[in-house]
Amino acid sequence: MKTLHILQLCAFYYQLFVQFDESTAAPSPIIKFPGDNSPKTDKEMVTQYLLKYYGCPKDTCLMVLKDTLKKMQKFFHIPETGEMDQKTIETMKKPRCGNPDVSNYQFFPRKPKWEKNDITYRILGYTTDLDSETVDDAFARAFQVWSDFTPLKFTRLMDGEADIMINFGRWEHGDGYPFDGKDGLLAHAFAPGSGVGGDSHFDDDELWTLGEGQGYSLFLVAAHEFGHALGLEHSDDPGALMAPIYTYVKNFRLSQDDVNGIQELYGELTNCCKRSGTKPGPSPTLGPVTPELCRSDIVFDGISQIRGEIFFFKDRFIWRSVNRRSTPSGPLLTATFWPELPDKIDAVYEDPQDEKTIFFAGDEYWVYSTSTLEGGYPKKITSLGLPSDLKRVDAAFNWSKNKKTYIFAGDKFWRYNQVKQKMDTGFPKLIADSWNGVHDNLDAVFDLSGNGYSYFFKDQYYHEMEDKILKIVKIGNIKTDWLGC
Ligand SMILES: [Ca+2]
Ligand SMILES: [Ca+2]
Ligand SMILES: [Ca+2]
Ligand SMILES: [Zn+2]
Ligand SMILES: [Zn+2]
Repeated sequence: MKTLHILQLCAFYYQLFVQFDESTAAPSPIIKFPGDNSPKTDKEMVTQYLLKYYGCPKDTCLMVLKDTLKKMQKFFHIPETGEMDQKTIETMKKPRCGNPDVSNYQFFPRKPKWEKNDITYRILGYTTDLDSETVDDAFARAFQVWSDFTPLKFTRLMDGEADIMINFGRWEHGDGYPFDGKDGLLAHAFAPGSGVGGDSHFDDDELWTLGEGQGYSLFLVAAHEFGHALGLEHSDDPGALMAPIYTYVKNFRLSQDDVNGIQELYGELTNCCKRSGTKPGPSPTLGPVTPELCRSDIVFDGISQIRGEIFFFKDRFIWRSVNRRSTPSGPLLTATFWPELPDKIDAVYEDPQDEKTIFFAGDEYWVYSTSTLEGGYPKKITSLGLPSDLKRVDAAFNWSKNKKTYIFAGDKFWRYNQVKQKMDTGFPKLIADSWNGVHDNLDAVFDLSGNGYSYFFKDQYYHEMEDKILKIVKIGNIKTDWLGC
C-alpha cells in the first residue's frame, strides 16, 4: 500500500523556493512532453523526468541514472533493466500527474490532512467545453468518490473562502505554477492546509469532456486531484485512482488501494455519518483489489501471444512477458492498450495473418489492429457463426498447424476459417472427442509461435500439446512454468 506517502518532497521544494506556509505542499501537475517545451532528446527527457519525479540529483543524476531508472521501472511494473529502453520511454511519455512518485520522509515525516470532516469547496470558474451543470456535477461526483468511503462531507459554498477553491486557468494563473497550453500539464492540486492548501486548478487549454473519445475526463482528473487535496500521494498500484498516469476508464471504481489510503487518514464511513439518500447497509469498504501474480492463485481470463509477447489477462489488468522463461512484467491496465474493452474479457486470440487481436466478452467480440478498434465493433458473436443461445466463450486460439481459429465453450468447440471469414461446417464438436486429454471449461488456450506446441490452461495447471502428434506431452503448474514464481 503506497498511497499514503504525502507530498513531503514536494512540500520541501515548495518551501525552499516559495517560502510558503508550512502546511501546504506543491501542486500536482499532470504532465507529458509534447510540442516546443519538450526536451530535445530521450536522454534529456529521461533525466528531466527522473529529476522531477524520482528525486534524481540535478548535477549528478547521470551518475545514479541506472539505479534511479530501476526505481522508476519498479514503480511502473516494467522490466527493471536500468536502461532507457522502449518500454521506459513509452511510459515516461504518457500523460501523468506532476507529483513525485517517491517521497522523502526525512524532511517532513508527517501526513498533511484536514483536521475536520466537514470540508467546503467553491467553484470559482468554468470551462466552456462543458455546460456549467455538467461541470458542477463532475466535481460533485469527484468528491463523492471519496465521501462514499469516509466520514468526509463536502459542502459547496457559493461565495467566500472555501477549503478547496476550484478554478480553471491558462499558463501563469496566479500561483507560480503555470500551465502549458494544450496537453502536457492538465491540472494540479495542493495538499491539505490553510490558504492555497487543498486548492485545485484545471488547465483550460485542455479539452474537458466526460472522457469517451477525445479530451480528458474532468470527473476522473478531478477525483485524482481531490485525492491530493485530501492528503493522498501517488500509488504504484496501476489499478488505483492515485496512480500517476492518466488512463481513461469507463466504469470507474475506487480501488481497494485508494480506499485503504483515504481511510487511514479519515477512517471509515460509519452509520452515524451516513448522508440521507445513501443506501442502508454496511459501509462500503471493499474496492477492487489489484491481483499479485505469485501471492494468489490467479485464474486467467485469457492468455495469448500478441505481436510476439505473451499477454496474461485478469479483470482490468494485463501482464506480459517476452518469452516463456521470463517473469511477466505488470500489472498494467488493459485500457493502456485496448481502451474500449470491458473490465473483464472471456477470451483473446491473435490472428497472425492479419495481425489482428480479437477479444471476447459475453456475447460480443472486439477486433483490434494494434491498439485501434476496428469500425463497427463490438459485434455479436452470432456474426461469427456462433449460436445465439451461447452466453459466452471460454477460450480461443488460432492454431499455427492449420491457421484456423478454434473457439471453446463448455465441453464444445467450433472451428472458424479465418481466411474465408466463416465458421466451418460440422461444428460444434465435443472437446473430449477431438482434443486428446484436454479439459472441458477451459480458462485459456494459445499457441506459442514456431515452437510446435499449444497450451491449454485450466485453474492452476496447463497441458502442453505437441501439435504434430496431437498429444499432451506435459502437465505443469502455471506459476512455476509461466509466471516465474
Ligand atoms: Ca484552500
Ligand atoms: Ca496543459
Ligand atoms: Ca477464459
Ligand atoms: Zn497526482
Ligand atoms: Zn495553479
